[in-house]
Amino acid sequence: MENNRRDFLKKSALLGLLGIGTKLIGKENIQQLENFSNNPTTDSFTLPPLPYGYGGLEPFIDKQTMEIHHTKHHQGYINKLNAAIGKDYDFSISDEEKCKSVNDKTSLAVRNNLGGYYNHKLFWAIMRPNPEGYHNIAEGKLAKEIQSQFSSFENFQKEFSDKASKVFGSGWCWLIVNSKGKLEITTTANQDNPLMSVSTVQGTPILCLDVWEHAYYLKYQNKRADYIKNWWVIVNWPKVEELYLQLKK
Ligand code: MN3
Repeated sequence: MENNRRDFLKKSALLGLLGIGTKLIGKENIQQLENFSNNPTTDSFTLPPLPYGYGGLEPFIDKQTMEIHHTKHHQGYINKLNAAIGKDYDFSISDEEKCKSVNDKTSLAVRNNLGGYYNHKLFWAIMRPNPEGYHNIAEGKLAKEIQSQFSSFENFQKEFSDKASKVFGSGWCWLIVNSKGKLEITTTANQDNPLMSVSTVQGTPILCLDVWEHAYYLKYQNKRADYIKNWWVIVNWPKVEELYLQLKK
């Protein structure tokens, strides 16, 4: 009993330190998300804390999946990335610039694990708790742009969902801003992303969906389409619009 209590207190203190709460879209979550694009000033990659608790995306993504995904998969990419980069790796540039520097001469260890680091970091940031499953759609300038380019928000969702469901094997589906400033939906295999010059379609991602089986298999098994359908409920549209507006500046 006493041990459990101590454990609980320890965990609570740790979660407090990380600023992790399980409440709905609080101010503290928004503030944490603002740090997303900051350049790190360290000499190694570190695991970004989730802006919500492991159970925060329930019932759409389950707690166990989130915990394993964050502490084992994401942490695993970061560990391997730190082992793969050379001593004089340039940490002074942004994570986006680091991804852009990946080309066909980059080692697979750096390419795969830098992608694993960056893609998940974005993925956590563009989701938010919505336990009641309230209607969740883009708003503001981003919504207008989606409407003008895809004729309706529903059409956009359908196109994105179709592409995500058709990714063969492991990969990602993206909404990017391309070099012409236009929105575009694209997919990548493995841990590649559209910032990398090895990607056939290039641009800066503002929304991404992990369709690796590790992202959904515990809850959804082989039913990727159900996972995709439920994921729309927890997309953090204010964050996605913020990323969009930063690029349009
Ligand atoms: Mn993943």
